Amino acid sequence: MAIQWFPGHMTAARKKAAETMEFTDIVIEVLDARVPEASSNPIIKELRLHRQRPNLKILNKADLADPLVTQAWLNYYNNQEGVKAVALSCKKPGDATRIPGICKMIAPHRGTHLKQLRMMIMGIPNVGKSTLMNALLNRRIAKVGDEPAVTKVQQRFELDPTMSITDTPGLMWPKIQHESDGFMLAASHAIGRNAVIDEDVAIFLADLLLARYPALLTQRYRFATEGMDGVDVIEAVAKQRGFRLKGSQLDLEKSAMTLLTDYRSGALGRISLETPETREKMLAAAQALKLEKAKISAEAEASKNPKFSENPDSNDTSEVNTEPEAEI
Ligand SMILES: Nc1nc2c(ncn2[C@@H]2O[C@H](COP(=O)(O)OP(=O)(O)OP(=O)(O)O)[C@@H](O)[C@H]2O)c(=O)[nH]1
Ligand SMILES: [Mg+2]
Repeated sequence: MAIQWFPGHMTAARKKAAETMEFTDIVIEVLDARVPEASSNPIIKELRLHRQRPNLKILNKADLADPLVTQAWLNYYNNQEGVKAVALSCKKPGDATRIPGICKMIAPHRGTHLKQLRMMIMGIPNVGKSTLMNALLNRRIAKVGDEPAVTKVQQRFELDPTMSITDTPGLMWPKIQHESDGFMLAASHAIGRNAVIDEDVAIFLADLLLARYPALLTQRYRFATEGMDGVDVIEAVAKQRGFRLKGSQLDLEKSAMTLLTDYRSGALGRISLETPETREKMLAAAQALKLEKAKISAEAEASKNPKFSENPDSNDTSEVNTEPEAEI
């Protein structure tokens, strides 16, 4: 089942972000380096473009992501016009110190006593926005925690008299268009637990790890993965760890949580769930499916209405919007 999560406080957060955008010079968009595109929120893009504010993308939690894949994503973003992207681990002391300098380069007309450089940190839940804010201020001001939606209201502070920074609550969007994005976000702990079934998310993650990082599974859990699917992996973890319920049945819920926790904490190794190539393939497949569906419904319509089928354009699907843009 597709994952959707847009709790009530986010409607207010979206409104407040739109208001603050007017008084913002640069949007620091924090993405999860393990899932950069899946963690790109179309609402943030829309709010930013509405006011034409420049954007610095931070691929945070880079310490948990596959370094080669992170480099591929940096190349991908930095080749785009008007986009600047950097990889970061906000948890590492000092890693964030270069951010104000980069922001000043992006908005060189700001950053004086008269014209303060006003930065707003935005992103989906649990990507490290408040951790970044604390790192920039070099103080533990914002509450951080390893669960989505810790920050509920905006907070603004001055770095010095020439620069200010605003932390915002994590923002999702009402409809996640691609099912795999929902699962990647849930696996990476950006979605509230009430909106997901952990076992389903763990099976999705296990299937992805089998395809991309089977050696890491073997290294962590000491079993060969040949011929396995995601469900087999969850069972094998339960067996290997001795997770059993009363009556000696395997405790699959516990092994699902173990796999998720091991991925989230980095205990499994440095893993990226998507690459620019896998993203491109996923979007192409989604587009082909959309076209196919449009063709089938046009044919069904034509067979219901023979007069309509006489029209040579009746099967023409060129008007169908096949853009893979997420719906907001
Ligand atoms: N490994 C790793 N963990 C990080 C990094 N940055 C933040 N975290 C952890 O990620 C979790 C979430 O951090 P927060 O700063 O609370 O995230 P947030 O984006 O403010 O979350 P919300 O307020 O819920 O939207 C915390 O457990 C942080 O310690 C990082 O670069 N690497
Ligand atoms: Mg926060």
